[in-house]
Amino acid sequence: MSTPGDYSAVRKDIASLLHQPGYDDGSAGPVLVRLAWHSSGTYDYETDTGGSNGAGMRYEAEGGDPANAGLQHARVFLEPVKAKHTWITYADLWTLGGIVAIQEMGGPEIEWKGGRTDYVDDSKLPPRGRLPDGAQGADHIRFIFYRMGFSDPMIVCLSGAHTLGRCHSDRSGFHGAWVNNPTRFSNTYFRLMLTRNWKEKVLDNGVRQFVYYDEDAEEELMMLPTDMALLSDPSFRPWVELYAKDKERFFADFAKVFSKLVELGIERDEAGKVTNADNFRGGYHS
Ligand code: DDH
Repeated sequence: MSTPGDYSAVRKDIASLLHQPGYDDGSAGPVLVRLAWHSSGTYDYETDTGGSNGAGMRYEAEGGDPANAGLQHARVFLEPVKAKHTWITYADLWTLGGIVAIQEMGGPEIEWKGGRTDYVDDSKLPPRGRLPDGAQGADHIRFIFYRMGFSDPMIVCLSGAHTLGRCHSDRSGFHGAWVNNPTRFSNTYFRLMLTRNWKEKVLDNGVRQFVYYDEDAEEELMMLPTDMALLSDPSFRPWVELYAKDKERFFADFAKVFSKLVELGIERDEAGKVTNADNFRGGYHS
């Protein structure tokens, strides 16, 4: 147990659980980043529903969304941290987990503030279908991300998170990692996207993705159809080119936009205190 509000103690414990020799590429980091993103990425500005407040993934309606398949691993990784620091909300823990993981994997420091609530009002739960479908194209990507309030450059920047982790046939149906070293945060995703000869491949399960065989690593790397859409779309592509050649710029922009992502639906006063935790979803006081 730590003092309530001692987020640095929580950060330390998250950092020390990232090394997981028996899991994927030896790190819990990438799946923690995806948990932070999927917690937040259901937000809809128009109806003020979804987002990380409420930690709705604890319940079947959101947790059982096929788009969230596999994220139970991330939640299980974080359970000992919750057990030790019982005062932290799941909504805060799941977003902070991604932030700490990115930094520990060599990425930028990202501003993060606590105060999210775990209270859930069913009427404010996001419907399924709010998260992107990798089989689709640029129109779909815009539909999903404009709903959260992101612009084209921000969409490309956020997509750079695919330098981390991998696709799992038993989760999304897609297969493989985007880069050779998927536990190191970098701009490699953009560089490979631009410079390699990606070929369409239909997997045994009928899922279509793009692949490139890396001779040095003796590994087949992959891109989703949505990743390739960033390359073919005239408004997205210049940002792929910029981030491929300017790693510093990518890191700086990513820090800003990821911080915006985990704040979706959270209202704060000037001191940073969350103002919609008490009345969020029906007048709950913790
Ligand atoms: Fe993603 N992502 N993502 N993604 N994502 C997958 C894995 C990871 C899409 C589809 C998939 C973002 C945007 C998109 C991460 C972070 C982020 C997988 C594979 C699919 C499919 C899941 C599996 O089989 O385990 C699509 C489509 C989009 C889009 O349209 C833009 C964003 C914005 C982020 C972010 O973090 C900001 C990470 C990390 C992973 C690796 C997870 C893992 O377990 O490893």
